[in-house]
Amino acid sequence: MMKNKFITIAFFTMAASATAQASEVFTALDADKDGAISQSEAQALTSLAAKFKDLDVDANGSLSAEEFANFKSE
Ligand SMILES: [Ca+2]
Ligand SMILES: [Ca+2]
Repeated sequence: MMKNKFITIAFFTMAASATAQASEVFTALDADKDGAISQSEAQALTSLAAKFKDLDVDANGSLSAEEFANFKSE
């Protein structure tokens, strides 16, 4: 049981770290600071632009922080 608990804690630590990094990139890409990455803002990152339509789950033409998180976790 102790081992399982340790693994759970390690997992959350890693997840928190990845989220912090994704958040930094998201902020950097969000040039107009409206809280979403538009298709034109996504052009700054070639790999992101290529996956933009796949990541834009609700197809509203911009990536929310939640949608962008899927890109970083791949
Ligand atoms: Ca924006
Ligand atoms: Ca969207």
